[in-house]
Amino acid sequence: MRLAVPLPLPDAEIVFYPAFLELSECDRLFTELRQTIAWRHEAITLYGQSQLQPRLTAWYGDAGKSYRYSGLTMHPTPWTPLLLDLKEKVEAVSGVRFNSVLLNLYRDGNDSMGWHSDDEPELGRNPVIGSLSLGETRRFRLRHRREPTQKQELALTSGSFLLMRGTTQHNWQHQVPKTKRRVAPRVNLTFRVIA
Ligand SMILES: O=C(O)CCC(=O)C(=O)O
Ligand SMILES: [Mn+2]
Repeated sequence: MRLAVPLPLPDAEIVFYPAFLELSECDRLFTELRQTIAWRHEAITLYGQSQLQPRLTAWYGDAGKSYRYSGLTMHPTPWTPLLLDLKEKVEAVSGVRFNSVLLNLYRDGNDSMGWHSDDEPELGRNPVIGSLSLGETRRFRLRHRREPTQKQELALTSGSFLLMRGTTQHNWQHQVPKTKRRVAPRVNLTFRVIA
């Protein structure tokens, strides 16, 4: 049922599950997350400048599992039953226990995520990142940090799951670019293990 597609990229360990969740439950999950998550519009500091992130975010997880990036510290909101249910589902194929999740809400095509690796120290040496998508399909681009010809692009459709592990974050960056197309909102959940 759950097709697993390993991406044949050098210096990375990435598996894509295009139909991880039942399509029939995705609309309900998307609506519930959009309405019940405590979404925030946070500022980060980039190159010494404070700026609002081009998306809404939320941080849920076990008590004490805070997350720091770009001058922003997010303290966890306790798990909801729905988030715990999704966590169990992704753990079943990931083989790890996640203790936190960063949620992103891309309201329209102007919302995006710039090039980065998920390599903050609290994610440990080889971060495992489990990324679940709901709602609008958005492009997800990957590029090798040192080999300019090495790149890959995926369409993250509703109900898909992307698992990144091993040395992926050492060697690759990823982004969700803006789009001029008129697009509906998208919710993304990246499950993480904070040390
Ligand atoms: O929205 C996505 O698919 C990517 C999210 C992401 O890279 C992150 O939260 O670190
Ligand atoms: Mn990321």
